[in-house]
Amino acid sequence: GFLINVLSNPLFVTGEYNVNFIDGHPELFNLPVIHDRGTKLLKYIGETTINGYAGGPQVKPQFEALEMPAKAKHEYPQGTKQIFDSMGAEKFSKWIMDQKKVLFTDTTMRDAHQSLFATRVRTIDMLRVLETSSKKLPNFFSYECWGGATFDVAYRFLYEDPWERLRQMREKAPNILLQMLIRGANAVGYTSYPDNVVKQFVELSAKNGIDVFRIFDSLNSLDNMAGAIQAVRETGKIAEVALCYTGDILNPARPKYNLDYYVTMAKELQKAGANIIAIKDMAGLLKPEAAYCLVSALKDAIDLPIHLHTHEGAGNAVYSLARAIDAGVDIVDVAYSSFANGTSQPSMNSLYYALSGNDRQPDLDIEAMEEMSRYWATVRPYYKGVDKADPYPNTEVYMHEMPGGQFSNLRQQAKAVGLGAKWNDIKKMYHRVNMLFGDIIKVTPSSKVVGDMTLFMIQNNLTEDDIFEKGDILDFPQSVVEFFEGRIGIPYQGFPKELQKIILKGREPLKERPGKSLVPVDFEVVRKQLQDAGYLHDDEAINAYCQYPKVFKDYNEIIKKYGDVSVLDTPTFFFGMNKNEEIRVEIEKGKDLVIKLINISDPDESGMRTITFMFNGAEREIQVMDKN
Ligand code: 3PY
Ligand code: ZN
Repeated sequence: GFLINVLSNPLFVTGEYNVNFIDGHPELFNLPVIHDRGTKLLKYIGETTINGYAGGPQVKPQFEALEMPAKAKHEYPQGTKQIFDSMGAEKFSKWIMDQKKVLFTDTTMRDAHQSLFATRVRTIDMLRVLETSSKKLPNFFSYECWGGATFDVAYRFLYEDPWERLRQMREKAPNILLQMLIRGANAVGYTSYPDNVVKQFVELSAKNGIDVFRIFDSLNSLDNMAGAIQAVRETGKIAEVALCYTGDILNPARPKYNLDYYVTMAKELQKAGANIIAIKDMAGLLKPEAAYCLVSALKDAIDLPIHLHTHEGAGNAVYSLARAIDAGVDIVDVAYSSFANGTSQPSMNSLYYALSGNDRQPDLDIEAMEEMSRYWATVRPYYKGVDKADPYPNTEVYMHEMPGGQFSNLRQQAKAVGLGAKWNDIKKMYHRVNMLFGDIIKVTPSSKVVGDMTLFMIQNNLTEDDIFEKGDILDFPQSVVEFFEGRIGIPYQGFPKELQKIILKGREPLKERPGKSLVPVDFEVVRKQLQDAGYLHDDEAINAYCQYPKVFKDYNEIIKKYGDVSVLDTPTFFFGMNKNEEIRVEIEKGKDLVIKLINISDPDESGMRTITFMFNGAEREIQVMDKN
């Protein structure tokens, strides 16, 4: 085996070896490991080439070469990470307020792609440029790069370990704060979890690299966030607690969530231990003058930095950010321009230029931002299959109020159940359902409840009156029933009582926050189960399993079969390989595999095809059942 290994090494084959070749390449002794990992990868490539990635085979498009930013020649400059580490959360929040520039959080690696293309961006596409951006743009406040839907999607659709992604990002960005989005008691899932699961999740996130936790609750319930706030404070990391913004504080016809509501809530969050207050405008509803008014009021009322998160959907977000900056906002969320706009965040490149001549303009290298933006522009076509956002502003969001991440998802969901042609009715119905539910905050998971009810009413041709008149014979979607049971908490000013009775069909709702009645998980019992099944079973795995049992099991079955597929380039991951194509795969630092697809046989009687590869210079065959 050893000899073959040497002979087939690409350096040996190309003659680039010397007498120290063997000494310098201890990996040659890991033959069985590489062989095994290689076989699994070839299986994945073969399977994807023949049967496609989720939804059948496609011709692998010819993508443009990635436009790589020039590598930085210097070491990592000090950044917010060092400042925070040297002073701790409380002093750091003073530091933020004392410096006068507006700080930028880059959301490209989380909310931008979550909102634009269903969270599908793979780790490899992020890591490729993370060192460069961290060296050239060291004055970012943070990278919002984890949490939200990235956790679930990594396992479920990308066959990647999100914890590993986080560790790798930490390594490439040692000078910039890493920020995540956590859904309070729902952690990174869609329902409440036992308190000890949420606490452990926070601890592990901190341990693996998160510095800033943006904590929100989908109904703005402090009760649901208190556990996560406390857990973050105990780790010494930064608790950024969010006010989710809905409606319009300047519209007297929507008085439920007025200025007073947000100011009161911000004061409560400060008391509860927040280090930063976030305004989380998940749908992009905060218009410029409202932004000025809200930020001014919060700056007057509390003594914490304000971090504004909004979405560009309606096309006014740069203007809103500018007004917020006039009012003294400390930090704003933006994305590289090629990942901005549509349902995503506003463009950092645009905002940077908009602040020309303003003494709050951040100290960032615009040339580096442009380079990064060009890089992401060449990555974006990889994800075309899920890139469904409208490329133009859409002011209807002020009417329907769907969060950026939900808009394109719900449209896809509607199409999938044959309601694509009813999209206009669906947007209107979404608003009507919100009003029927008493005007609630709509963000994951409450937004999903409104979305499910909307599709249910459209599908069954129901009006509000129908719900009240024949609710007893209607089979409401499960998420709607659970919502009215209080399983994600209690909305501000409570549930509409009559509707609640109808939907619960006589059952009693929960009386207190949902987490309170959930039994703590015995992590050691879970560990044993996972270990017995041959699955990953470290603490991170246990926590992932607690939030996503099925997704986590499926992921483990996939990696048993295919190993770590995160190392594949994205076109190969989604489309497999073309005949005569050659790819290079770095399976570990300094360990490259060279894979060339030589031949695909016709299927035999049972439908089996043989795929022939050259694998590091040696021929290898893989059998794949053609399912078409
Ligand atoms: C999430 O919860 O994933 C969100 O992005 C909500 O806005
Ligand atoms: Zn968002």
